[in-house]
This record gives sequence, C-alpha cells and structure tokens, in this order.
Amino acid sequence: MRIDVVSIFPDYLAALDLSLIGKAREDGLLDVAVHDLRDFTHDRHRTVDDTPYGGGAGMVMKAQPWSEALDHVVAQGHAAGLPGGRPHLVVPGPGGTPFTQALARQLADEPWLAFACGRYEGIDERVYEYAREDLGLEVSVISLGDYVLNGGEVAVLAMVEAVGRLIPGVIGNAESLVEESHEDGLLEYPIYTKPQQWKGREVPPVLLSGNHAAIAAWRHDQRLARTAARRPDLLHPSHGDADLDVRLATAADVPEIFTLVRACYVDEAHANGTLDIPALTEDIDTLRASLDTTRTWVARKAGRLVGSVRTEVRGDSLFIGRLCVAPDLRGRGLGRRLLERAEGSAASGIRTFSLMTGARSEANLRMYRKAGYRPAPPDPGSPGVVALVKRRRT
Ligand code: JD8
Repeated sequence: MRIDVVSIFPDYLAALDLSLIGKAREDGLLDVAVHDLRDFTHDRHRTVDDTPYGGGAGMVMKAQPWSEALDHVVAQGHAAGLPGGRPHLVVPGPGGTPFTQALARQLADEPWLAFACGRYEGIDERVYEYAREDLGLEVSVISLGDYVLNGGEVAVLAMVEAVGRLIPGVIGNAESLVEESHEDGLLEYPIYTKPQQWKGREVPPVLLSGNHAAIAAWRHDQRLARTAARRPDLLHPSHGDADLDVRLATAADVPEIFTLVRACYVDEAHANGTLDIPALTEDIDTLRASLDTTRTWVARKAGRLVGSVRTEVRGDSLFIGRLCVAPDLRGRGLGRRLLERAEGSAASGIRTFSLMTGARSEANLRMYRKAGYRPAPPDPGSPGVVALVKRRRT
C-alpha cells in the first residue's frame, strides 16, 4: 500500500518511522511519503493560511498550496509505479464520518491513500471540490472521535497505524487480529502473564487448566461481561447475552427442557421432512432418566429457560446432543455459547467431540462447520442424519 501524508508539521509524522509501521516500511509492505505543505508555497513567508471570508476567529488554510501539493502527490504516485491510479484522499476533521475498525478494514483494502492534515480552523472548502472534480479523487472527511484536536496529524497517526496493521504481513501473527476489540464487536478479555501469583493476586485457574474449550468459553463470557459493562452500545443480538446463566440441569429443569426440545425439534422435522426424530418421540420420563447418564446444561435468561445441551462420554469422545435454543432467540450466538460450554466441560481424557444433526439442517451444519466440526463416517442406523467430529485442541 502507498500512503502519502501532507502536513505543515511533517516531523509530527516521524512516529511512522517506528515500531510495526516502521518495520513494514523497511519490509516494503508499506510505502509512506510525508510532504511539507510549505514546499508548495512561493512567497518568502511560505504562507499557508489567511483570514476567513465572512469574518470569525482563527485562520483558514489557503487553497493554492493544497492544490499544488495534491497535484504533486498524484504525479509522484504515478512516477512511483501507481500508473492510472488515484489516491483515496482522507481529510481528518471533527465533523467527519466516525473512524471505526470497519472503516479501517475498508481503507486497508485500498492500494493508495493520501492524508491531508489540516490546521488552524481548517482548509478552504474549494480544495475538497478541486480534489473531487479536477483530480477525480475519492475524498473522505473522517473523524477520530467526538473531541476537538488542533489539527489532523494526530488523527493521521492513529488512522495509518489502524489501517497499516491490517495489511497482510505487518502483524506477525494475523491470528491475534481475530480476537481483538472491535474486530467482532466485543471488547477484549482480561489477560495475564507470569508470575502466577503477584501481590497475593492469582491468575484465574481456568487459564492454567490447558482446557482450551473452557478457556475459550471463559474468555467469551469475560468479553461479553466487559462489553455489557463498558460499551453496551456495541452489544448486538448475535453476541449472545451478557446476562445468560448457564449451569448443570437438575430434575426441576426437566419439564422446561422437555418443552424446549419439543419446540426446537419441530423445526428440525420440517427441515428434514420427518417426525421420526428421537428428541420428538422421547417421553418426559426418558428425558428425566437421561440426567443420570448424561450431563445436561441449561441456559437461563432472566429466569426463562432459553437453551439446553447435553454431553455423554463415549470412549475418548464427548458426544454432544440435544443442543437447543429457544426458536425466538436464534441467531444470537446462544447455540455457539452452549456448544463452547459443552466442549469446555470435557474431562482431560477426551480427544474428540462428536455430534449428529439432520442432513438438511443447514443452519446447524453452518454453525458446526464454523466451530471446526467435520463430517465423520455416517451411522448406518440413522439415515438422513449427518455425523460430525472435531479433534480437541491440546
Ligand atoms: C483536523 C484543524 C482544528 C477544528 C477549530 C480546533 C479529527 N476527532 C477530531 N477532533 N479534531 C479533529 C481535527 C481538528 C482539526 C483539523 C482534525 C484541522 N483542526 C480545528 C475545527 C474547530 N479547530 C479531529 N480527525
């Protein structure tokens, strides 16, 4: 990616020589050029500002130096091997479109960005028109946040870092990008490093358990709880519910589980064109008895039973079944959370997770595929059913 920055304080951008962005420039992953706006003035005072028409406080940046600077950036870009290309011009401003991770991702897909750092009260409006109409540039006014800075440089530093680190190869292990705040809309989970004990404070034991699924479930719960506490505006139904209470079922839960299973498997019957599904034919006493031979989890939200799942040890595999989410609450990640909880409950000897679902249960198959499950040898005794398996991460 090519990045041009124009400013009357080019030294402000020296921070882009450092750290990951600096390394990415050395590695040729980023080509960053900083230009001094005053180089495009022709008077001995190198004037870039003048008083505002219509009066008012402060000064306005003159159009001519900016037009010459932008002409230079476009011409130099072409000379630097960006033939025919035009930069996307980003002008930071307090009244601009809010800068977000999603916007950073969009900009990271572009081959050439140019940033115009304003100062004083801002830039003569005709410069925006000149860039769009005469140079044919896409021009975006973007704001770093709802507070007032003295100029665009700080915003450009933040934007170049947020965009630059998304360029493939800039961040060593791209994996770490996945779980970041704002990447999937949830804030980050708490992190710890050695020593295990510090000033009488312990690291949460689950993090020392080596049980990846339990760690994943704990971290997801922490992200939900933090987001609910600090940024409830970020919470989206698909994130699942911060106030979801998941625990082992007792006999008292049986009537509600029975009802939930009936409700959920009607849709499975529809999808798979058969009512001959054990969950639909099993009577409540059989379900009650299953609490003694399997581990059943229930999820409650404000007291209402909204989900359930059960696990059964079969050799070194944990068979996960009867994963149910109240039909009116689908699409919120509850199924994924219950699946994580079930996996997380696995004892140390468990090597794989296995489950079955209807061959035409598209939504279930999509969720299981996303969770890492892959087709397993079909059970000849269960036509129309797909067996899935997942190796446990050690
Ligand atoms: C560019 C000049 C200063 C702004 C009079 C103070 C971004 N989130 C943000 N807050 N402020 C800026 C920003 C401020 C700028 C310039 C960006 C150019 N100023 C002006 C208008 C009021 N002074 C920003 N991104």
